[in-house]
Amino acid sequence: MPAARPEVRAFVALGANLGDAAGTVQRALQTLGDTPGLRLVKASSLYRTAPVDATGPDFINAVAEVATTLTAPDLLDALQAIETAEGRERPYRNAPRTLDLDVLLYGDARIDSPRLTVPHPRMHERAFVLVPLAEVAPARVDDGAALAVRQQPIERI
Ligand code: PH2
Ligand code: MG
Ligand code: MG
Repeated sequence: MPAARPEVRAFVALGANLGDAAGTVQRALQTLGDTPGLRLVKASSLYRTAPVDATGPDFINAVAEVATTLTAPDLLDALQAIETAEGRERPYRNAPRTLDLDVLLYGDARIDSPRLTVPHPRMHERAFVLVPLAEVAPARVDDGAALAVRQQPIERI
């Protein structure tokens, strides 16, 4: 029998700004916990946020801490399967979306592959990531970055 892979703590950003965005994000948090090889450790509150470099309605955002035995590429596949099940379409970059699930952190790994860059390259510029991440894992948020995004509109709901 192959050795069991150790669990890795990963952080996933959830975002939605089409349809019942809050309902979709709540359902996605549940689905994450039900996914084989994934355990939901902690979910942040939901936040209403103004679009950043994007158009369309306000977003609902959250961050989930998960423990996973999946490799980072397999985690990405699992997240994309959940996005697809929620009707995600990709007509153009940063288009309004029913659901976006991004890998923010995968343990302490640094990954730079064509499919996946971890830590997420833009996470430190975005209050919609840093505020919910600070709620679940304050030690993973750099003080300077948190200060730099404090003008971005974000409301806990
Ligand atoms: N996601 C983006 C681009 N802009 N803005 C907000 N407020 N929330 C998001 O989740 C978001 C965004 C690209 O994925
Ligand atoms: Mg995204
Ligand atoms: Mg994405």
